[in-house]
Amino acid sequence: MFATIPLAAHRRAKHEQGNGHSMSVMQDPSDDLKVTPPKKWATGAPAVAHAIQYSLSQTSPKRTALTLLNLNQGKGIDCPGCAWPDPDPNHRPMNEYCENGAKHVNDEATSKRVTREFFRQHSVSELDEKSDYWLNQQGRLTEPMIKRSDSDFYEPIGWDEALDLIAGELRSLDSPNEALFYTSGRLSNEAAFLLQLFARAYGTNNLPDCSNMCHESSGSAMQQTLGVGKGSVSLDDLHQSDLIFVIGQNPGTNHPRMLSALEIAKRNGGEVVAVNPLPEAGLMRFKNPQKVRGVLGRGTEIADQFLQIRPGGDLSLFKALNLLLLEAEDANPGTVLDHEFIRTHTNGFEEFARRARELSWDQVHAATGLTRAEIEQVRDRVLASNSVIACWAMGLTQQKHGVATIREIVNFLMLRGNLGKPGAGVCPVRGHSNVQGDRTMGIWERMPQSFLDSIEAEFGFTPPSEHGLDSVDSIRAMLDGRARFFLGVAGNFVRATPDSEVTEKALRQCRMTAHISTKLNRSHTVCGETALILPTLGRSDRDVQNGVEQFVTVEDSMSMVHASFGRLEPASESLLSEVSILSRLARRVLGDSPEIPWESFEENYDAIRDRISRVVPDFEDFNRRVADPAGFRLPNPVNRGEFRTASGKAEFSTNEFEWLDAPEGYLVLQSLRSHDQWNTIPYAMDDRYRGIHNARRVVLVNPDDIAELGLTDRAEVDLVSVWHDGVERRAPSFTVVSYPAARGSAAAYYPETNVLVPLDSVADVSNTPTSKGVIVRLEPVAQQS
Ligand SMILES: Nc1nc2c(c(=O)[nH]1)N[C@H]1C(S)=C(S)[C@@H](COP(=O)(O)OP(=O)(O)OC[C@H]3O[C@@H](n4cnc5c(=O)[nH]c(N)nc54)[C@H](O)[C@@H]3O)O[C@H]1N2
Ligand SMILES: Nc1nc2c(c(=O)[nH]1)N[C@H]1C(S)=C(S)[C@@H](COP(=O)(O)OP(=O)(O)OC[C@H]3O[C@@H](n4cnc5c(=O)[nH]c(N)nc54)[C@H](O)[C@@H]3O)O[C@H]1N2
Ligand code: SF4
Ligand SMILES: [Mo]
Repeated sequence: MFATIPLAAHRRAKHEQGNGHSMSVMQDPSDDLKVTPPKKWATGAPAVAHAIQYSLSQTSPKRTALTLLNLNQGKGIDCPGCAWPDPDPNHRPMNEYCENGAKHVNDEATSKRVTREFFRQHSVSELDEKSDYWLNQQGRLTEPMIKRSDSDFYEPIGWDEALDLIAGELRSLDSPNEALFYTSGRLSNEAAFLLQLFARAYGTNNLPDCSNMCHESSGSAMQQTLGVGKGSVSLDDLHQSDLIFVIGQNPGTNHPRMLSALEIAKRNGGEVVAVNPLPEAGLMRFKNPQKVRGVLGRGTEIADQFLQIRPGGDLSLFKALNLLLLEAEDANPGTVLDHEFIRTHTNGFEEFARRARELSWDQVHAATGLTRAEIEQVRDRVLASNSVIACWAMGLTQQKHGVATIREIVNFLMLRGNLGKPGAGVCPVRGHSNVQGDRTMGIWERMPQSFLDSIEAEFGFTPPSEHGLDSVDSIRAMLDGRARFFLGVAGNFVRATPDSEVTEKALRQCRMTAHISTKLNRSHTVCGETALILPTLGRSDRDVQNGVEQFVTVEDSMSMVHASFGRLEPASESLLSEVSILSRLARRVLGDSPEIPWESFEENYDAIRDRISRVVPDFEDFNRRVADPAGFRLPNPVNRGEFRTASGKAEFSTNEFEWLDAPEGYLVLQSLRSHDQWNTIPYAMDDRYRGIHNARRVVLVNPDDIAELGLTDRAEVDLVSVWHDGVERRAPSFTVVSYPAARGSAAAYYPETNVLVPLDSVADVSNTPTSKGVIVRLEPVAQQS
């Protein structure tokens, strides 16, 4: 019997059961796979229905209604989804959320519970065999648990004992630098401020965070050129911009309400240019679910021009555009460049302009796959626009030359003075809802000395000044024994990071791993000798301290800071807030002192905000200002014509021509998000807009490449990546799906493909894993008959 099972099916069955999560799947990947044509539009009526359907599968109609009615309202729950800003509360419709925000908050509001009984039934090894989807579907964590070094089971432990154990471990390390404090951008400003304060008072800057794998390249490039790592535009700027570039970003899925902003911009006469290897649904057409016309009509065309670029080709595209602008200026001197801006505000133009002319169009064509005519058409749009905004996300940041690409985009904007004026500027679109705020609060392994000095002045200790470890370097430190303790606050480190097999080994070598989490995930099953799960309140949960309801604050992608109020009954009486857990842990490790009264921070979060107002620039009078439901906007010096670079001016940069050249027979693979996942967690096996149903182990490839590689649509392949170290990294059993992707590229989902990204394959300068630029071959799986 067994021998007659086709090999591919047999291999899939093995992965289904787990067999190493770097390859785990929930459902058979291709027996159920259904492919429909990719959608040409995003959002609209089906999106709302999908959100409510998912919510009702997780929780009661009452909790669904409670979360949805309070989402993104003044005194309501800030959507724990992405970092896209809310419109002004005075002009905000009642249902100001998107399908994915609704799914996301209801995934947290789920009525399902992970209890001590659950952990008695399932050993850690058994849980380790389950898929990411399955782990998340078990529901909310309810009480602290410990896996002791001699056991394969998590068992209950009291809060005091758990925190004492962690404190004991921290005190026993030879150096504070043996400890790692990871966080993801879900953390509130208040908890983030306490986490960094705790780590620094303990003695380390080891604060790796998800940003290291996300927008680090944006921060690096903008720091170097503009002197500040944040975006400069507001929602109003987008609404009134003449021309908006959306580069390396899939807003229909990942920032759905951005489409409303683009729709307004278009109604005001603006144009959109989308740059992407994939014709993403939201970039093509948008149906606004909040309007009858949007639900029933044809929707709005979003992209006026779509540049189907080869992966990694963006640097060449912007170098080419910059050359065309310089040539247009040569042809009509004084009419193209903003000489006044360049003279007053920038440095290095002459050298930049000289080197820019070295470009060859053959190179540009090879790198981008675009024709000169297409790029000239973009140039004409630019010349016709008085204000231009560049928006971008992971398609740029997770490439080897991501930092150079973003610097080149800054060059592009500066040539025509598109910085610091209405409707113009840089717009890195952030991912996690408070990832930008966490950085503002000091979650960074290399905070500037001025911030550390403010900490010293406020709290009376000298923080270490030596830089700490980022995410990739943390993995290296665990591997070679330099780090032995790992605390994860929110997030899912082991699935967010590259080179899964290597990272898993690194974590298993730790003496202790501990996670402050809302839901079960892989980081709880790939653990150190001793492991702890510290369950916490989510953003939708009511947080009461001493009988007084607390709120927290967040900062969105456009530097708006505002409050978020939990509204739901917590999942269990044993949950503590992140602030409580961190305050209690810090007290145990460091003791209470008059300088850092940890206990008072837990009692009333206003006390934390008072400290923030004295340490963090632009947070003066924080408690009073955040009482306004609209919140307040942090100023960006770029908008005042102020550049905090060494020269005091914005820097033109010269970026060497670089692109991703896959050898014959190989493709450039990008690992991306499906419509039905939230980062490391799939909510369902579908990717509705791309027409993929019931499967995640698929690889999307252009039909001409499929033919050229001698494969067929629906062929079963292993993805194998090649790297200088000669190690063969393999993600087995993927189904090839013919898709209108750029020639030479392939796309498959993260985190299933993280196993293919070598730890050392990182972006220059930012050290961000190159999750969008992995050279792979597709190895047919022999069919046994
Ligand atoms: N529903 C949902 N929303 C989310 C998330 C989620 O997981 N689910 N995650 C949040 C987080 S943390 C983040 S960082 C953001 C991520 O938001 P995105 O950056 O939109 O996320 P990805 O799915 O990684 O998509 C990357 C996009 O870049 C394109 N791309 C890939 N390589 C290249 C390239 O070389 N050049 C160009 N021009 N384009 C390229 C891909 O085709 C894809 O459209 O979303 C946030 N919002
Ligand atoms: N190959 C590849 N790898 C990537 C990427 C990619 O595109 N491709 N993208 C990268 C990017 S952009 C990012 S941001 C990272 C994301 O990496 P992470 O931020 O580390 O991962 P998440 O999936 O967002 O974390 C999910 C977990 O967070 C916990 N959680 C949720 N809400 C809360 C809360 O309110 N409090 C606490 N304490 N815990 C909570 C839950 O336990 C949940 O299981 O992944 C990166 N990795
Ligand atoms: S766009 Fe982002 S923040 Fe807004 S509702 Fe959707 S997921 Fe939430
Ligand atoms: Mo992200």
